[in-house]
Amino acid sequence: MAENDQGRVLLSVTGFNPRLWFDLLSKNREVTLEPDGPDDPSITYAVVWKQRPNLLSSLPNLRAIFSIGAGVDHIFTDPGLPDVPIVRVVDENLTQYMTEYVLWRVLDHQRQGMLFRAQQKRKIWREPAQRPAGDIAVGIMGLGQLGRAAARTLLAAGFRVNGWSRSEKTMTDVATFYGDNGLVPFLNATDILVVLLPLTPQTTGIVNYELLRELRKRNGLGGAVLINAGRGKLQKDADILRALEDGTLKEASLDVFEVEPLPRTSPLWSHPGIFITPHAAATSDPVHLVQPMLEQMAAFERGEPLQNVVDRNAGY
Ligand code: NDP
Ligand code: OXD
Repeated sequence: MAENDQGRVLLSVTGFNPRLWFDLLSKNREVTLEPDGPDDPSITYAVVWKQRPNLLSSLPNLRAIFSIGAGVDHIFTDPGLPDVPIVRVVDENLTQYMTEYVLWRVLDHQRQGMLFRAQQKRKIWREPAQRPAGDIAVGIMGLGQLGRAAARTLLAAGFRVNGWSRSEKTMTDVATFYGDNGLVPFLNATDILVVLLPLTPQTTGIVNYELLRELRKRNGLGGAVLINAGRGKLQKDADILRALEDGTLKEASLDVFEVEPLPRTSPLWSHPGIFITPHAAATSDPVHLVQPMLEQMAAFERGEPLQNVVDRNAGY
């Protein structure tokens, strides 16, 4: 590669058509979907979503990996992941989508959308007891970029908000808890649990029956509610079903699942207490995300540090 040659961007995705990403990246950089062999010297950056395992392992001039999503667990599953910085998405557009999803689902559970849809189906005209937002505590697991934005919007809508994170955090008007010791007190004070954690070895399977049992059940909603838009492997699908069956949970909104796409045979599909979206809470829109990636590449080449770099030890 010539000294002031920018090199090429390798775009490696599975599960969706990367055409728009390719076209938008190509406006500024040479882009390829395949390297010219395992040690292609022309590749300087990789932009990835669930890249093919070992694809990046021996590219000699790879300078950084850009995740197409905010989560990076899809990158860490690669056994041949090279030791270069990984940049994740932190973006207003993505945050806005997630904030909308959380507000939508919380309001729907608080205003008893499931009950009213069931009543409509049977042409039943009956007003149940209602509770204002201020009577409901929403607990957000993961007080990061997305969790904090959701917390601010829920506060503005009148809900009480609790937050749980790995390290100690303070946030105006939010009751914050952290670490293993803070988890049960956080759950005991929560009526609607919103999961916005990254998937790491520490968080895998955390949303299980034992955890759900700690949620407050005697509340204005008539039961505890789970909303998971983090990652599917944070939860145990079977434990959610068990919790719904025995009343530990009243309802759930699930955007993510242990196996995606959710198999057609999964009993989650037809459970009356579950609202399902297909990992669509906050979509990564290339129209908003490509330009910041290109700007970061240019800034990095001018000697500036990369932003939103993943902490490899923490795994997020
Ligand atoms: P951040 O990295 O900004 O925040 C992560 C939060 O989780 C932080 O508060 C962190 O604690 C906390 N956390 C991490 N590990 C633990 C742990 N072991 N115990 C307690 N808290 C922990 O991530 P984002 O807010 O940007 O994104 C969160 C996740 O949302 C992504 O990783 C992704 O999986 C998911 N996502 C889902 C989408 C969808 O469409 N369904 C779209 C986009 C993202 P601390 O503050 O102490 O570091
Ligand atoms: C993400 C996602 O991590 O869309 O951004 O899941």
